[in-house]
Amino acid sequence: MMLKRFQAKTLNDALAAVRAACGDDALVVETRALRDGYLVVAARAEAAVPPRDQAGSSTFLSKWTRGFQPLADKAADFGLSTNVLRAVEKALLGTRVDLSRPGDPALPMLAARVLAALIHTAPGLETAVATFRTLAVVGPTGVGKTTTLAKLAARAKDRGEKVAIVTLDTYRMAAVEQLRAFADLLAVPFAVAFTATDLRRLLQEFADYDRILVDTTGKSPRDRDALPLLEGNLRAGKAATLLCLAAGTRTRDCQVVLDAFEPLGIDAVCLTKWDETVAPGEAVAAIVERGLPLSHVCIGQEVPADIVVAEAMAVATAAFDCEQGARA
Ligand SMILES: Nc1nc2c(ncn2[C@@H]2O[C@H](COP(=O)(O)OP(=O)(O)O)[C@@H](O)[C@H]2O)c(=O)[nH]1
Ligand SMILES: [Mg+2]
Repeated sequence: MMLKRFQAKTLNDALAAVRAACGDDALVVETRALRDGYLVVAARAEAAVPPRDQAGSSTFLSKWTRGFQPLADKAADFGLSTNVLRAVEKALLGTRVDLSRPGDPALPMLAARVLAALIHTAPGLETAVATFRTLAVVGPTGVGKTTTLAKLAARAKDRGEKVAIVTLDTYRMAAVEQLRAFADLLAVPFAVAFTATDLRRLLQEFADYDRILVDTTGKSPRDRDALPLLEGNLRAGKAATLLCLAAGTRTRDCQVVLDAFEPLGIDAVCLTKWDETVAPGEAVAAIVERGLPLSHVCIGQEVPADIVVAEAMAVATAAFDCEQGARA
């Protein structure tokens, strides 16, 4: 399972063993002083949920883990899948919390930490300029691609990056004008690309820019003809892709969207319209189950204010409805 236990004479030695086995990004779930040393329970940052078909069909929540039930109910209400909850439950068996009955005050935060280890994030999207220098925002129609791109452009400009905006979305002229007006407001160059050749030429023109954000036409995930064209364009531009997915999307619809956009190579996901749903967990679980990194969460229409860099612990504490900073 994903949690590992490390025992050593000193806490430093135990943590060194954690780093050696699980890497610098290891997530420490619990530390405990023993009579003759220290025990650290840790997870690799890239811990994964088993794929749905290998998750096993054993009953979720046995009599040994009854204490997890109230928390699991909260998280299920939030939309988290049984598959993800089972992975959390299994990992918790390796910790010192009492799972046999509800009420252990340490349980909610430990469960949140374990879940956080399963949620991969992509902080590099804002900092590792080289990898995400040319970033295309893709996704279904109306999910908030253009709004998210505008928010990202404003943030990049604020960090002092030299930003340019290109749009491949020529489907509606109003959309082009909307983005042009925003680029003017931000005082960054704006250009329209109709073809892959246009895009390549524009990227050459913007060769000395730190960040080129590329808007795209919304594609219905069920429109089989449209996506290969977009894929060709983005490959020509060697663009990294940020998939916008509305946080309220139901599990099955998430699967359809993720399947459809997978051929583009999804580098990160932005969950939009988090403010419009009470059950963002279905979308979170769909991302977690595929091991995709979550880069941002959009929480409203306001540009550029309504966007936050995704934090695994913030999402996890929301799922279990517990306060960050509470006693672990
Ligand atoms: N409530 C809410 N509305 C949003 C959010 N992001 C975008 N929108 C709105 O969703 C609508 C569609 O956004 P747009 O960026 O044009 O979507 P696109 O078609 O994917 O480019 C607009 O009315 C946006 O203001 C969000 O995080 N929360
Ligand atoms: Mg748009």
